[in-house]
Amino acid sequence: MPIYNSDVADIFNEVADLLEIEGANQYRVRAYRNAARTISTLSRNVSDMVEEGEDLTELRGIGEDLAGKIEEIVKSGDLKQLEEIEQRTSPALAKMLDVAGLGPKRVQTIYEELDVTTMEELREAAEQGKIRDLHGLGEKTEKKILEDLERWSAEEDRTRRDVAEERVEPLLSFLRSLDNVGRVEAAGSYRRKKETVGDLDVLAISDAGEEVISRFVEYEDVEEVVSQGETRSTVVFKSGLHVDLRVVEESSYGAALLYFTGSKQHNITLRNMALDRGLKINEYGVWDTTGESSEQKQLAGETEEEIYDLFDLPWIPPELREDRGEVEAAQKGELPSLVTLDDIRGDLQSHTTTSDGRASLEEMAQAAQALGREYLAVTDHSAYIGVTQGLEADELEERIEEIERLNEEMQDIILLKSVEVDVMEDGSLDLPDDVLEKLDLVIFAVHSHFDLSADRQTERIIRAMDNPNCNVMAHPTARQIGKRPAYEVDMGRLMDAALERGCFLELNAQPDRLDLDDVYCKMAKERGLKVTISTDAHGTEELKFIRFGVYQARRGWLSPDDVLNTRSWDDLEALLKR
Ligand code: DGT
Ligand code: CA
Ligand code: CA
Ligand code: ZN
Repeated sequence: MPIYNSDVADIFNEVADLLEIEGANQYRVRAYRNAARTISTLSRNVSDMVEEGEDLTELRGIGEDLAGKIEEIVKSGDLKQLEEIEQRTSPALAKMLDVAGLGPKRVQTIYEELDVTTMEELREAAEQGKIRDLHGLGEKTEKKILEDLERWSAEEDRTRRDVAEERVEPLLSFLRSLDNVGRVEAAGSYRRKKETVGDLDVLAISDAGEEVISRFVEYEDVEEVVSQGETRSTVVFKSGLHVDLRVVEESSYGAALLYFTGSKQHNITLRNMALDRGLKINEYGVWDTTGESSEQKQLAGETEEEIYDLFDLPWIPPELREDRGEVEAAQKGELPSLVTLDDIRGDLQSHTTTSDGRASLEEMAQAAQALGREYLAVTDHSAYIGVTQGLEADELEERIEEIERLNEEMQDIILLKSVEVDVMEDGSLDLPDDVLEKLDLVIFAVHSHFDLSADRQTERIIRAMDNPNCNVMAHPTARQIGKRPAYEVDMGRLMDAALERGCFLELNAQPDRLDLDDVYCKMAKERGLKVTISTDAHGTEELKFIRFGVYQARRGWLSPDDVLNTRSWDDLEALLKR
């Protein structure tokens, strides 16, 4: 079994979580979390580095001790230390931290007072009203736990896109390398670039189905073979991801790709169009049903284009196939021309070691330039959120000078003077206006008081927008995929308020945020509100996360013009003026 970077990171994060619940020293806990982040964002496979005998202590935040642990994980697939902690406590305790309203202190209380060690026991305790009586918890938290467990059971089995990618892309390469195999593609929600995937649907062209399937079930990542037929097989990967492989003939490839890309609702719309025309569409092609069934003629099937063409439609990008009006738009010739990675000219959120980032200003600038960015906003946090040593006003002044100096030195990239300023509970900002005025770009964000009522949350944010220095609202709902739901807010009102004031919203490209989501992106576009796609990179490698943002933007129908940072800095600067 190969060990992926995310496996190593998962183990370190779990160690950190459990140590934190046990009340271990904060520095020790943070060391594991930093190491997890370093590993999960490496551009290389850490297993290969171990195999090639490279010095892991050269990686940021990895000392002798952690290097040894990485080696242990790569070689054995496990970490003895984690097993020991799990024996002392329970592996489920770490998972409980992902339940809304539960931090290490509270999990510790629930564990110690009620002897709760599994999610099921947690649910029971909450249902029986036992949580509300615990010190520091109360009825509100109990209710939140129950609601969140509800949401969880619906999401539990989905895999985040970035995690799926790490497994899927090597599988596709493997299948493409086999004899007698033509095109290979991942269909389903993966091809539609959804933020999470339920299972993976892979298609391959071959005349030698059985042979291909027999190689597939032997693939190194396969833990369990659920079914194995002549043209079809389902397996479970070590990570728990289910993978379906279907082997099809070339003459049906387009039909199969269309069918298995979905979405189901998009397919149903096409099927109804076929019925109206006396045709039949399935995963093998489009058929004329007027003659005897034995003589039905395949009218199209080899490519998606020829099938859409049969319905007088242009090819519809997979990201749009969610039955949100794409077929009508295609009929009218009004499909948006979707933004691509190449359209992105700058990045409008990033962090450095001055707050909670892992690279210096220069390192970030160089990395952004290497990716072809024309400008990079360095948006270290203001002081309020406390988790990191954020910037006070005087430090921001120094930062401004530093950036001006660097901009003189550097030729090919412009660093923007910026900050991610905290919105306080009452909607005021965490930094004074006289310093905000000196910046090129102010992004503002909510990092606290997530549980206000929708009205109060909306008013709080609009009040922040009232400040004429504010430009872009970062991660507008604060959701974290699979971890924290969006706070309650009236997004329509926020968007209208932003439009009136000349503010913008961010699509945060971190794969666990993707906030705004696709539906909100489309809603913004329909109102004429432009968004930024920003990586919120906390290290140089994360500057590449921009692609996840672009995927989500495409799912939200956004064209280059709808995205602010497809513009040159001169054009963007003019648009930011309020
Ligand atoms: P997922 O796996 O939950 O992230 O979502 P999908 O979209 O990948 O769905 P999945 O894996 O159940 O099925 C793959 C595609 O197969 C789906 O997008 C459309 C097609 N499909 C599945 N079931 C049906 C069905 O009952 N009717 C039609 N028309 N298409 C279906
Ligand atoms: Ca699927
Ligand atoms: Ca499937
Ligand atoms: Zn933030």
